[in-house]
Amino acid sequence: MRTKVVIIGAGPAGLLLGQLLHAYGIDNVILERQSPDYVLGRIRAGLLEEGTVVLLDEASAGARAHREGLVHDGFELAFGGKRHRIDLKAATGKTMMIYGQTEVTLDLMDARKAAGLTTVYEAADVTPHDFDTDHPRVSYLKDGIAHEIACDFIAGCDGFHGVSRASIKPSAIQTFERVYPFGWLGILSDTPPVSHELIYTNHARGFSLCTMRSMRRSRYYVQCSLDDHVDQWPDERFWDELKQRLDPEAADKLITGPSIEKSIAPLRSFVAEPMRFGRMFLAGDAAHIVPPTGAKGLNLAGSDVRFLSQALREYYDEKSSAGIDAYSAKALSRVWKAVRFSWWMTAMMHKFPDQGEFGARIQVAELDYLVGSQAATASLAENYVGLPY
Ligand code: RFL
Ligand code: PHB
Repeated sequence: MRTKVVIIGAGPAGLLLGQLLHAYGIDNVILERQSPDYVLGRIRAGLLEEGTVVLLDEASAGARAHREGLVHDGFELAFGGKRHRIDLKAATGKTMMIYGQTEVTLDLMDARKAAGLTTVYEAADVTPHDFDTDHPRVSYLKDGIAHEIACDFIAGCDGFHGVSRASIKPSAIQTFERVYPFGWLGILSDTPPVSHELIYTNHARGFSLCTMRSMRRSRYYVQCSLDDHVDQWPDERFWDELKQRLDPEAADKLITGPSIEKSIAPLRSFVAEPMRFGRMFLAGDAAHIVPPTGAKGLNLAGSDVRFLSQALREYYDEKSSAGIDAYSAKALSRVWKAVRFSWWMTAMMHKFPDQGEFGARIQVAELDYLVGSQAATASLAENYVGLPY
């Protein structure tokens, strides 16, 4: 079998890339290790930048997001028991959209099916070969039978634990990492959200975030210890902890109910450089991870894929390698700015084991400055809605 681009991974990065390439007439095959239901069962991102929604439109997968997504003009920062609104629209002219990653993935899967494109789910032992030559190929097992696809390019969209980055010889890649000394415990519940906008809270007991999937489904997070296990967090303990961290008005209004999902995610910043290795490219979480505090992970996967799809379009339509040669530097320049923003938000909002009273006061001073200064608010808002690309 032969195709132009083999995409490894059917998460948002791989599915979006597949659709954009198809729109440019570039045929592609996706190889995914898991089943579609498994991929759809992963509860992750919820907040999309306007630029990401435009990409979904270009991928013929944006219609439901426009119908069902919740457009947010701002969000709130809470500290010292009070909430302060950041008006994103006033500061930037832009908004954000609440639309779950599971829905994004489902819409992209449906669009791919409608376009009649090939996705091999439950592909085992996916292995990229010869990407440092002009004849790359990818081998895999399906139902125990060995297959191989010859291609022009390989796109590694297989997330942080994927095979693409792991296939690169250590001398060809440099990695940068910060692991944070806490995690996020998240729950989903079929209860109305406590507020119509997101509330990020800095509290002496630790960070919390009130977000949502719809006006009937809430998503809440509390900072937890890395040693914690979900079994140690029955629903009553979660709601009790969240209430303690919220400002009095929100704590009063909070409607609790049974959780329908509960999981713990460790927080990490990670970047691999470069993002191109001969005829293999990395995109999305395969190349970089950000802590979820700035809501940037899925949106960065979107910008990588936009740069990559345009570079490949240029290669095929204009017979020019300029785009693919520039891909890594272009993507990394945006990635590092989002890594910086997510690291900064994380540092300002969480309780660190060694911060002491001095560190806690510095955080409050920074938050106070942020909500009191138009210049600082504008900088926060500009990064939160997503830097241009
Ligand atoms: P994914 O989603 O991990 O998809 C990779 C796919 O590759 C497959 N795979 C393989 N396939 C074949 N062979 C192999 N050897 C393979 N190894 C792996 C996997 O099965 C999978 O299907 O990466 P992708 O596509 O780059 O997408 C990235 C996003 O998923 C991620 O950045 C976001 O979820 C991060 N994130 C958020 N991002 C936002 O932009 N806004 C948010 O509000 C937001 N909130 C979050 C988040 C992530 C969170 N967690 C759990 C880490 C909230 C949380 C709690
Ligand atoms: C979410 O809705 O899950 C979400 C929103 C904003 C974040 C992180 C996660 O910063």
